[in-house]
Amino acid sequence: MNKDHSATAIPAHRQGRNDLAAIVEKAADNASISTAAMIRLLDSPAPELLGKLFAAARKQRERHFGNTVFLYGFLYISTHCRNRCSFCFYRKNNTRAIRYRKTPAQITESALQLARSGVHLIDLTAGEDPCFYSDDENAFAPVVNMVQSIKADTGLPVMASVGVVPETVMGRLSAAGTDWYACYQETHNRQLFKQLRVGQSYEARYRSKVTAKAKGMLVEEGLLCGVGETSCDIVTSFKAMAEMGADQVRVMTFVPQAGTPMKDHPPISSLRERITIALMRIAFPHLLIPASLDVDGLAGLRQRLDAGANVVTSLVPPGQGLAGVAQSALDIEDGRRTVEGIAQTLRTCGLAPATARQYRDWIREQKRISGVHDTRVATAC
Ligand code: SAM
Ligand code: MD0
Ligand code: SF4
Repeated sequence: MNKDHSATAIPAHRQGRNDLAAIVEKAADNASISTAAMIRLLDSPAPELLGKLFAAARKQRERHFGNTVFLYGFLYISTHCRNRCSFCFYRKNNTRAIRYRKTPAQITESALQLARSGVHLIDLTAGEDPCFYSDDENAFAPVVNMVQSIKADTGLPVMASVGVVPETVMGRLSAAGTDWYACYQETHNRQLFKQLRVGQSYEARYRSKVTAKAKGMLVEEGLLCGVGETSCDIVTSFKAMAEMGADQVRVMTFVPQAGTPMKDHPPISSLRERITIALMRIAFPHLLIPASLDVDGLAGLRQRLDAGANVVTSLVPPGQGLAGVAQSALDIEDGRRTVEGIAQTLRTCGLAPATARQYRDWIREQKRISGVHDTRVATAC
């Protein structure tokens, strides 16, 4: 009897792992991975597989971006909000949240400080401040003017993350030179969306990004993990990100916040976020993927970069009374969320900041090809 027993000699679960290892190794070269493999990596992350997964993600990053990373300065210009997102420290009526509204002069000063430090972009973020979100057509004028003056003063690209902007305002933001519109769905599971973004419209939020793209802006889409989502939800989100033609895709681990309905929700480690970052890099090898300082601060940067991220976000200038979102204060006033503060970590990862020119060129090229959707993310589960 000449029967080859080698396949059956390996227990089924080990055999699966070997298959998965081969799939991940292949992904390093062809940036393609099946839905089933993604779900298995998220659901049962074996250490030896994770090493291969992160290496594959880094290989793809290197192929598309070399050793360069982009750096985003973050200005939370108003912490007032009319909404009640269950995960957010700044939800309406959370008496624990520190509320402020920076003046144009203060914002300019902070933006210049960031620009001098070497960031590539200024991210203007706000809650859905009733000051802007009123019936008055012109209530958004301060935001539009701010974009214009920050661009003129710093010469840097600008991102607007100020909530679901009305369609009429979207055109004005674009005309003012806003390069990016960021507005994260958090999940593409409508049931979960309802629990997270209480009282808000899934469709309106999604549509705002489609409008932003139609008006010529680049779009960032984002997910939260550790909020009760399944691995299938995460992979389904990849499909939505591909469909909307997102130009930057992110995931952040949920950080429970005092004074909110999710304050006792069990926190998770950063592992699920890092696996998702790596899978995003494989699914969208040419896109921008942040390593945010807003979850674990400087201490969590290296691991996120090692998972294949190529943008450091949430760099905040100290000494200006500015807040973060998921981490309202962590590492800010001691200057660890600065270009200088992250320099050593970048070196350790074998990475270096891109030039301002490289970032502008990437934006120009992406605007040119944006809308040409990558269909590699074929099936949701
Ligand atoms: N208010 C605007 C909005 O909600 O689109 C702009 C604010 S943006 C900074 C808020 C993003 O930060 C959310 O979309 C979410 O992804 C993230 N975030 C907020 N609270 C968080 C938390 N507790 N943990 C992790 N991420 C959080
Ligand atoms: C960040 N705290 O990059 C920021 C924020 C908004 N565009 C971004 C979530 O982590
Ligand atoms: Fe407001 Fe944005 Fe926080 Fe929701 S996530 S409560 S919209 S600041």
